Amino acid sequence: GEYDVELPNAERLVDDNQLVNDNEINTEKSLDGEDNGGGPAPIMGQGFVTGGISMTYRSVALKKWFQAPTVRESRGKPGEMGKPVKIGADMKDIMKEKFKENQFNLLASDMISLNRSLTDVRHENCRHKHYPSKLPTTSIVIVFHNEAWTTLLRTVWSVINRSPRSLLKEIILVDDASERDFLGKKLEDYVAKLPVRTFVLRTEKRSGLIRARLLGAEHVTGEVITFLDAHCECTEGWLEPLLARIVQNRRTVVCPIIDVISDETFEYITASDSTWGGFNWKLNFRWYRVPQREMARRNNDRTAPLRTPTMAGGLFSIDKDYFYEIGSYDEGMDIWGGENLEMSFRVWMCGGLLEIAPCSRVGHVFRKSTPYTFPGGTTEIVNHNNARLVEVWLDDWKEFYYSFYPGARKASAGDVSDRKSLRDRLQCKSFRWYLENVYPESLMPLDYYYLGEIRNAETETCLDTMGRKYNEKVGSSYCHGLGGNQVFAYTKRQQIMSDDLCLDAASSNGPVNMVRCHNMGGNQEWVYDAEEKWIRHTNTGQCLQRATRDDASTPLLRPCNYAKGQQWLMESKFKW
Ligand code: LR7
Ligand code: MN
Repeated sequence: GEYDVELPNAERLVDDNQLVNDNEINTEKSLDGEDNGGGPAPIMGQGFVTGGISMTYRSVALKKWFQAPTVRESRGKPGEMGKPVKIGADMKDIMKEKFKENQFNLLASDMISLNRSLTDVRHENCRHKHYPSKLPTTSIVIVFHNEAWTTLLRTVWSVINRSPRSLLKEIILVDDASERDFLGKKLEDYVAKLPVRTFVLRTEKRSGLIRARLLGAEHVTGEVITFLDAHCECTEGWLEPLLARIVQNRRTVVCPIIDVISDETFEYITASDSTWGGFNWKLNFRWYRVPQREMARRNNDRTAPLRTPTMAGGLFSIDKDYFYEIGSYDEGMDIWGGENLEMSFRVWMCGGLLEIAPCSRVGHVFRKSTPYTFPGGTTEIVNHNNARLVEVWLDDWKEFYYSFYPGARKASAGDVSDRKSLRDRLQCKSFRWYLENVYPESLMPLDYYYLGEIRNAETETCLDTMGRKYNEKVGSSYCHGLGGNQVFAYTKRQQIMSDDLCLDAASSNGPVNMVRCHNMGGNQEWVYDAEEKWIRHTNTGQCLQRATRDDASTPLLRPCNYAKGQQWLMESKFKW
């Protein structure tokens, strides 16, 4: 094998029937220790119970050393078993005040044990899975900027408490120029006492999460790097499924299912196991339903690894050498954003695999807004990062991004020649290949006839989404030539689409709505007759006609005639 560390529980894997069953787990008594959120670390010895944690071992004493400890419920503490924390009415003002520090309910977090218990959220069949007897060791890299004490340390403790000790090489915390005192010496002293080697690195100046991770990665001595955000909670059995996939193929980048830790109550809420990562025209990362073809490839086994077109970015394992072979990260990216899609495209296009291991589940505190500054401006930075990624990886499809989001053209990508030569050197495949083979369901269509504005020959107005949302009427307005709401793709599937919206008509004389694209033809199929300039709705046989005078901005379906109001031009050049 490529890894020389053997998991000493090989015998556990010999026979299915020897696997631990539920009544063998959690049979030990728990001690009700004290563990106040921000207080001193409960020092965990191997096989001992302290500070409200009880490590449960399974039958044979010899196995003690390597088994992942199980965190047991300490009764009477808020948030145990992942339950929501309720804040009394008298505390609401303080709660609101503290919320602003991190954009999550810090008061609630501070009330919860750093070692809080969680329910075993895995699919039942995950508990009986076999993993290779030889798994690589991993180092955990957690970067943070101004993170709260309790969320950061709860992340660390959840790693310690729920990872087989033999697989856990070290925990590397990278402080990205935080301005909070307790993240200084206090943190260093605290982590020095942890039962797993843990240390703090510091970027000299604010460098953003991408470069902070690169710094952390340099210090990794394990065989696999596992990245986590600084406000996570790892659950029972989270690590083995990640490492096992890398043993299978070292070019696999593996993510857990990312569950939700509520920013309001810190409740642990399970996420769907049937979503994967995608992106829209604006290059926002989004979760979408896993298509049937991928379910079928996995023989409808919901516990089998899922191939995902993109990843959220914060939580994944990667073979350390492979991380560098494949180009680690783009150092030209600042603060936040874009690196997750960049890595997703790169991994797929350059011969790797990107997966979600559904038996691995890690909670993450999802926030509605960012608590920290973006030196240089939030949009500027995100647009800069995205510009770098589209210039290097998106080929022709970068036009979807720029035309739909014209503001992004102002951002400069800077020098991307190094990243382009990386792409050459690795002989990566094209974005077309990616769309064809990895992500045919993408909102960026593989084949399209046209991308631009659609202008009415009579009124000289353009189809316009008017910024409206799902199930609303498509509009039309003065052609501004800037793209955005007036950009449509006419695809080979005969859709007229704008990002995730498709022109859709359910009846023959009605308005035309914008409905989530379903890629199945039906009411969303349109034939453009280049000679008559008709946009003809296949199901009804009707033609799209300019808005009438009484409903000035809503194009309609009408029987096809030869009037100018039914002629649409798809030939614009934008003014950039
Ligand atoms: O300047 C910074 N320096 C940092 O060290 C800014 C941030 N950070 C740290 C920060 O403290 C945190 O630990 O970087 C980590 C991620 O930042 P968050 O938690 O503020 O942002 P997020 O959860 O929205 O980040 C998601 O998108 C990012 C895009 O750059 C990264 O890929 C994050 O890792 C990613 N997080 C996840 O994937 C968790 C699931 C979220 C989803 C979907
Ligand atoms: Mn995060």
